[in-house]
This record gives sequence, structure tokens and C-alpha cells, in this order.
Amino acid sequence: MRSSTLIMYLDIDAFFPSVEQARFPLLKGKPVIVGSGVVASSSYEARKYGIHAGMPIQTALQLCPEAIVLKGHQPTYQSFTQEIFRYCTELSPSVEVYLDEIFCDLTGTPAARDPIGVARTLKARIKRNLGVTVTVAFATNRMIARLAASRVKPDGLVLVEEGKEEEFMSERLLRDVPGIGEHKATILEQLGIKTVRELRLLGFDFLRKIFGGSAPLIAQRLEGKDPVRPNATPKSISRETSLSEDTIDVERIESILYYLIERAAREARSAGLLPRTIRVKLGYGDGTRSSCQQCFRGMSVIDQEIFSIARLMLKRILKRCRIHRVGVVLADLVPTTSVQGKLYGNRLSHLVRTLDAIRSRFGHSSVIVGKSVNLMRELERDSYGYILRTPSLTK
Ligand code: DCP
Ligand code: CA
Repeated sequence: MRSSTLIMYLDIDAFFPSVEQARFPLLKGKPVIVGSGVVASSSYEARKYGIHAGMPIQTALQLCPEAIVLKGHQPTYQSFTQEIFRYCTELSPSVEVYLDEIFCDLTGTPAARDPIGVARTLKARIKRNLGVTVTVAFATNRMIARLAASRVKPDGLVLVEEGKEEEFMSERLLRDVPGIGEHKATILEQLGIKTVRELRLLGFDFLRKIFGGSAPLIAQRLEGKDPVRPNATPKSISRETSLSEDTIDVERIESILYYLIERAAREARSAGLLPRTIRVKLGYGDGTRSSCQQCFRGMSVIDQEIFSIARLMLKRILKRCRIHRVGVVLADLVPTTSVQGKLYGNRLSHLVRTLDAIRSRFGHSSVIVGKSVNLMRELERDSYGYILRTPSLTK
């Protein structure tokens, strides 16, 4: 049996639209778009027309007027990944899911003896039981596995042999290397440096000039190594959602804002982080946006305290125009341990901590408080909470 790490990476092809095509066979072979306002994902048939995630649906329909547009249904999508997660746990106890991506550590398991055979069986099982195709890649680390999968999509299967990581990496485009980012990749491209091989030729001093303190990490990645930074602190925690119908009803917008704050603040509390800045973002039916940012004088991760500031910010930026999207960002996060003083001492903080404890056992929507009550009749709920129309983001 091989002794080195073996990671299996699995990604569902055209996730949202594939699930819709599996649920409604009449959609098979047709250009399908899932999204609200903008394309969240499109089927491979729609991608042939140049349609891609993030594109306004209006533009997509100009490119392909016969495309079928669906709003999507998050709980159904979740049940598909849960089922695949279950299959993966039969192979290894170490399985992590990120929306439609699964990392499964097969190191030392019986599956590691014949990964390709195991993957073929798994792919067939998923196709038969769930009606969707997945791409599977194996490598000695997550980065290589993920990059390898992106090259063989859809319905792909690939294994990057141990010892071939550096060679595999040298052919990759810089913009595909995690940590380099769109902006730096564009600058380097303008200098005629497009691939990992080309950048490595320039040596570490050049990396230092471009990437500063991140240069050692980038250098390792360019060599095909993927040093995992344990528990890296996120820069911000965001929650945002588009509305099923645009509205000018301030009470409704405030309720949604309150709920988004509840969700973001709960994540900040569970990560032991305190935001120093809060940002409120609005998107209007006519495609325009406005946002407002403010630093806290005293820091807080208490829902009601954040909301009382956010509400004033909302009033400042609200235009007399129908709202399509509401978002909140908690930024400049600092660990609670680095902050002096009694942040958790008052009655409100006692309340949120009690709520956190109940919700972590019974789900977010087991208790509905504050302005979220106003959403009860309006939004669908699962045990996790009201269903946001956009996946939550932590950056
Ligand atoms: N998604 C979204 N908004 C985005 C990008 C993605 O809501 N801006 C959702 C819809 C996708 C799902 O996340 O179906 C998974 O994202 P992927 O990037 O894996 O894209 P797909 O699975 O749709 O396509 P691919 O076949 O390229 O993996
Ligand atoms: Ca996918």
C-alpha cells in the first residue's frame, strides 16, 4: 500500500443546472440557467453560447434566447451533496464538503490501493442514483487535485502520480495558482509571464518584489507543494441575498438585514472574531448599487448592537428605488482574545450566547428572534435557517 498522502477531490459538473436536469428529464440536453438576476450556473449546453456564472441573465438570454431560466432550490442541491458525502464516508472518515466540492483523504485506506477503480465505481453510483456527472481527481495534495480536476471537466477522472507534482504545476497558468489572484496574474501577463515555469525562472527575489510577505507560500505552491495554513483568520464574513421580488418596503429590508447580521455575527462568534468595520450593501432593481462602511467605536459581535448601527447606515444609503439585493459584511476581524475589556459582560451578550448554544444543537431556525420574525411567512426555511438566495461567503 502507498504510504504517501492520497487526496480524492470530487466536483459536481455544472452543479445547479445538472440537478435540475436530473429532476426534470425534459431539461436534458437543453441550455439551462439557474440564477436570479445573474447566472449562478449554466448547463454545458448553455456554456456553448458563452454564458457563464456572474453574467446578468438578461445578457445570457440575448446570447441564447431559448435558454430555460430557473430560480433554483438550495435544499434540493444540498441533498445531492449530502448523498455524495455519504458515499465518500464509506471510503474514508476524513471527508470535507464545500458546496459541490468534496475533499476525501484516502491515505492509508483500502481505497488507496486502487483509486481509479474506486473512482469509476463511485462515478457510476452517483450517475445511477442521482443522475449527475462528477469529475474526480487524485493527487498527493488538495491544490494539485483541484487543479487537475479543472482540466478534465466534465465527467473526468485523473490521477497525478506522486513525484510528478512539480512537472504538473510548471505547465499551469499563473491565474490558476491559488493566492496569485486575478490582479497580479494580469500584471505578470503584461510582462510576458504567463505560466508557473516562466515565473520560476525569475527566482525568489522577483517573487518577493511581487508578492511581499506571501512570497514563501507562493514559491512552495509553484513547486507543487500545498502547505496548509491551519485556521487562517478570514478577512471578512459576509452574508447577502437577492430578493424573490424587488421591494421598497423598508420594514422588510430591515428584517432581511437583521437576519443577515444574525447569521454573520454567529459565524464571527463561533470563530472567536470581532469585527471592527461593518459594511451594508444594497443592489437595486435597475442594476445600480450603493454601500456604506463604518468603523465601530467599541467593537461588538452582538446581533442587536451591530443591527442598531447597520440600520442607521441603511437609512443613509437607501434610495427611492426598488431593492433587489441586501448584503452585510463584517470586516477587519480581530481575535476576541486580543481584545481587552469586557465584551461579553452584558445582558444582550448573555442572550446571544444562549441562542448560539441552542442553535448549534437544533439548527438556526429553532429560535427566531428580533426582526427575523417578520420573515416567517415570506421565506422558506430549513433547519439551518431561512434559505438565502446566494450562498454565504467567508473570505
Ligand atoms: N455558484 C453560485 N454563484 C457563483 C458561482 C457558483 O451560486 N458565482 C453556485 C452554482 C454552481 C455551484 O455554485 O452550480 C458550484 O460552482 P462551480 O464553480 O463548481 O460551478 P459549476 O458546478 O456550476 O460548474 P463546473 O462544471 O465548472 O464545476
Ligand atoms: Ca462544480
